[in-house]
Amino acid sequence: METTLIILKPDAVQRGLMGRIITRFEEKGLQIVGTKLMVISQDLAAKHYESHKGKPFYDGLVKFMTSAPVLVLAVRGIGAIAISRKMMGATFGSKAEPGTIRGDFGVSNSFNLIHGSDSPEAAERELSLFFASGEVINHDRAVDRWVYDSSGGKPE
Ligand code: IDP
Ligand code: MG
Repeated sequence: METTLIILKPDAVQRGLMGRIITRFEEKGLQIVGTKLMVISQDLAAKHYESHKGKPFYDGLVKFMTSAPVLVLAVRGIGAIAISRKMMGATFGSKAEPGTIRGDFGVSNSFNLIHGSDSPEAAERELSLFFASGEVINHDRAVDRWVYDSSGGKPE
């Protein structure tokens, strides 16, 4: 099982899209194991986006991400990191394929609704930035026996 950090960005919260985006993850079969509505501080935004420091869009990105509340999610499943990235679509709303979250709900390149960790290392780092220990809640789902095929011994 993998857990990934998803952020519904200020535009998603302001536009009333939280429920519709969370529904997509639930309908896919991924499990929500943490949620937090928060305003990201300058310091946290700088840590989260440290790999982008110095890029032309960095200042605008930090300003946007700290401008209004976001909804932070911890999302779990087998392959959850790659599956979530596929569901998000390409970075720019103008280029993202229909059927993806960015492709269906936005046209902007910077106001692109959602963040998702892009690797297991990033997921671990980002989850620890946004969730204290105990805030990600491990819990069994009865439906997992129908979400995953465990007949071969391990779920797939
Ligand atoms: P990702 O969110 O798809 O992983 P990254 O390249 O990691 O994309 O960029 C982080 C965020 O920075 C993007 O989600 C977007 O909000 C913003 N961003 C990236 N490139 C540009 C750009 O060229 N112009 C404006 N904003 C950008
Ligand atoms: Mg990224």
